[in-house]
Amino acid sequence: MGAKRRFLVTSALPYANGPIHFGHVAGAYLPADIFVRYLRLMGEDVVYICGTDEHGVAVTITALHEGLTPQAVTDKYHPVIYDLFKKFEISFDNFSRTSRLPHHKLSQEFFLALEGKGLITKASEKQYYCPNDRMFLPDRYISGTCPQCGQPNARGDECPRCGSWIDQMRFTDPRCTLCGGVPEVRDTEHWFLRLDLLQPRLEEWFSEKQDWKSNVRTAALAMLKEGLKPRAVTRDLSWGIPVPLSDAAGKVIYVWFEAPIGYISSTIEWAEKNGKNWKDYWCNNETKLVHFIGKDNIVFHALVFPATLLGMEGYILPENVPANEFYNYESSKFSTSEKRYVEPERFFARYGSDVIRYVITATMPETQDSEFRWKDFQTRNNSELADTLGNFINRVLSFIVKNFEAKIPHPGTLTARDEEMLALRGSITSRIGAEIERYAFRKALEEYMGFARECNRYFDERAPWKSMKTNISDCAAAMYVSAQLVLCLSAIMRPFMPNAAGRVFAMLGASALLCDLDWAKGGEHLLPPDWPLGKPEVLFTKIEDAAIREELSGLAGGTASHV
Ligand code: B3M
Ligand code: ZN
Repeated sequence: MGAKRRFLVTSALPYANGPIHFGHVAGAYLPADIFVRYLRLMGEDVVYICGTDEHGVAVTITALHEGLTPQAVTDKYHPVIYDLFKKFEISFDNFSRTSRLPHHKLSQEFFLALEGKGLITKASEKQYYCPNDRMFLPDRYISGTCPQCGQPNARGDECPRCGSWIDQMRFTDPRCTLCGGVPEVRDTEHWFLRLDLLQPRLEEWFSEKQDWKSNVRTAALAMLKEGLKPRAVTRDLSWGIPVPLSDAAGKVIYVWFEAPIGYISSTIEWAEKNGKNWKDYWCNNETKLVHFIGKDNIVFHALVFPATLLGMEGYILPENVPANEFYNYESSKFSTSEKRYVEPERFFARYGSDVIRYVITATMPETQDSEFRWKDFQTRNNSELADTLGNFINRVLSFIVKNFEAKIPHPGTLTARDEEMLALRGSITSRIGAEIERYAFRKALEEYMGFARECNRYFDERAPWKSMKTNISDCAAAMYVSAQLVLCLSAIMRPFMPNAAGRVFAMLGASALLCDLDWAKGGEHLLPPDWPLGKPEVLFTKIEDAAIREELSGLAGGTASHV
């Protein structure tokens, strides 16, 4: 074994202004979770960081809608969001909040340090102001047609369609989000991050990132080509982190400047709880920093936060930013406000976490937008999980229980086909690992299901139910091999479906033996002859048409006719 590699993995900090839905999970959380679970099994040094993003206009607008204070909104949704992540078995090492005082302090330190270096400077700017609401209208307080892609009603920070970071002054039809009125333009003073000064260093760094996903490269290169301009990193708002300067009364730090610093403050919180040194991660060139995000967050992670880190000096920059595209729901967007989402309590009570993790991974929007469909959910559950994977595991274990006193048979002499299957475990394990390492989670899962199909084929060819009567030692060899295949299937299932993997371990009677099973051992014969099995159970149950019809009929603008 080589030396451990060190990874710092982050998922975008969700705004604490509402529950998360499958769309979020498919974008920034499930891929990251598969990645870190795999790295942990590889024995790497990995820390997985997240938390809620609690400032900014996303929160204050929700506060207005819900008649709560912004603080009350974040106190309400932080636990809701965390609970949902637990249901999906997202295994953060730390889940923090940007409203914590240490985060405020760190963000102010960053701000002052950059200001001290002349990388944040003050200037007067034109801003929309609503005379009716008597306030400046930063970010989502204003909407209009996206100057980049033409999307109507784009929010004044980033476009929900093309993800570009909008300069509000380029809206030709600006509207106040609060009252719908036409705003006027007034002068106000702000502090600007000098992306223009940081551009040369950013370009040099970015030029090495040829292997990044093309959606990320294209967005970042387009901005670099256009030439980065100074961007305001303060706002006229009362909710947020106060700007730590005497001439900045009433101004707060822009949420997109401080939220990514939340990755650092959350790491510090984790380090303090676990007796680690956070600088070993953030200030050590050996660390690979990987940001998992959705496409609407690309410029901030591929350019703006790296610019901040470069300006600070001494911090690592992202090794990769594997952004996903959008994940839709039956042809249109997931939307909590329009009730186009899947109610989680009921969903998890009915289906658990494994199937949804499987289906989202299989349809993940890695290179283009994709969608969740109930019919597809049913088909994948029934034909891939139940009929292929679950069926193989069940056939093997039930057979051994019934015919070999629930103990792993002695292999005797193996056939060439047996040896081939045993060897396949090693190659499939490393192939899947390689796909995960290049963020190709769909491909990794396809390889996995391909292997499960091959295991079924093998079982059918070896037909132990026949050799049972005619050649018991040949039957024992086939069942010995099949049991090792079940073990391998459960070992490499772990990053994708950790809960189901645990259930297979229990059926193998192997929980204790396997608790420290690392990734590569999926290819070894860990179940010795005479090893006693646990009790086989059905791993995945079929989902009936009626259940799917019911799900679809509950969907706003339901498409029940599809079933
Ligand atoms: N809060 C934006 C979003 O949910 C966001 C990400 C912050 S990552 C530092 O789209
Ligand atoms: Zn207004």
